[in-house]
Amino acid sequence: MATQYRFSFGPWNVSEGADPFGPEVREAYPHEAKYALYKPLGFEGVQFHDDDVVPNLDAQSPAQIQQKAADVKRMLGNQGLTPEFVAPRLWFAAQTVDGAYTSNSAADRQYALDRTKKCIDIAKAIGCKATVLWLAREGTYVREAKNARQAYDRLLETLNMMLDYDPQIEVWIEPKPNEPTDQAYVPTIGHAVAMAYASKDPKRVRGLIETAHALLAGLDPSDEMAFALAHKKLASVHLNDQNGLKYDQDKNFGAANLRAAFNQVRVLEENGFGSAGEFVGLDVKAMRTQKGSPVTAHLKNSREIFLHLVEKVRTYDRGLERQYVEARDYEALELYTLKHLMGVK
Ligand code: XUL
Ligand code: MN
Repeated sequence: MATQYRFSFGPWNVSEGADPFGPEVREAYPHEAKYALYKPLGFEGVQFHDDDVVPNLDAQSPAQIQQKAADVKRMLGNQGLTPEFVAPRLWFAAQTVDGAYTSNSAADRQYALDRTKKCIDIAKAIGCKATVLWLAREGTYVREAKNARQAYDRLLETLNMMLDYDPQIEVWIEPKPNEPTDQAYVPTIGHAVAMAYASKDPKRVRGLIETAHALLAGLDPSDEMAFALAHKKLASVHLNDQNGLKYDQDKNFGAANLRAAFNQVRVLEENGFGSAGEFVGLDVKAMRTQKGSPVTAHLKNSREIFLHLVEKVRTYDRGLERQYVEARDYEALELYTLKHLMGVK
């Protein structure tokens, strides 16, 4: 049975175009209105940060949090959408300037743990079993600033705290090697999988691989995905693209390296990713030059490229592949692959 892929994105993927060197270039599109964009674009999964569900989260009481989450759950039901995960936003508050779980301040570490519990409460309240940890500021700008060994202990304690706090919740670690920090802890999926095994319930700790993050670590995203799949630890993906070792670009899937995109789809498709309900997540940023509001072409186009590449994988000539591999004629295999991608005989 061919996998019927389901797609997700986060509301932050519909944005106003600000970058570190310039302000917004598009009119803000109301946050609450973004959810109506999903279905017409071919998406049914919503990736959330905790404060996408409950804005201004730190100022809300537990009752207010539950009420707002119930409203969002109702809205998702009405729109026919599924929440894929909720991620604690641990990089905006004053308490997270020096990191969250690995901050040198005990009070700030406590803030991070409390915020994470709120995130789990929100996930449960909207009917979602997964949290994502993108460990944004868990790392250093100056290596001497933190004790890295102690930081890894603190990250493991955090995982165990989350697993204890709720018996059903899953934690999906989204590794990234840098940005905003100079060097981040848990930079690759290998690190994330090791953390999962070291945790008190390894079955509930998995990984989410973002194309751009793997490329920033100098690694091949499809091989990173294969590693996670081999350990049954690929919970989700954030497909996008990246033009070399730069800032995190979040370009459209396939836009910088179509062949690498093909190989990501190939590893997902060959391993049945998606057949157990996993979403194909996109984490793509609209070009700043794009006019109008809301801009969504980058989401629609990335999904379309993914589906075209699924067709390319399904029509890849397996007989030829086997023949070239057996003859160790990788020149012929490469030429065939490139011609197949170009659609020429
Ligand atoms: C950051 C990134 C995040 C996570 C969710 O690079 O990818 O948007 O996907 O926190
Ligand atoms: Mn991401």
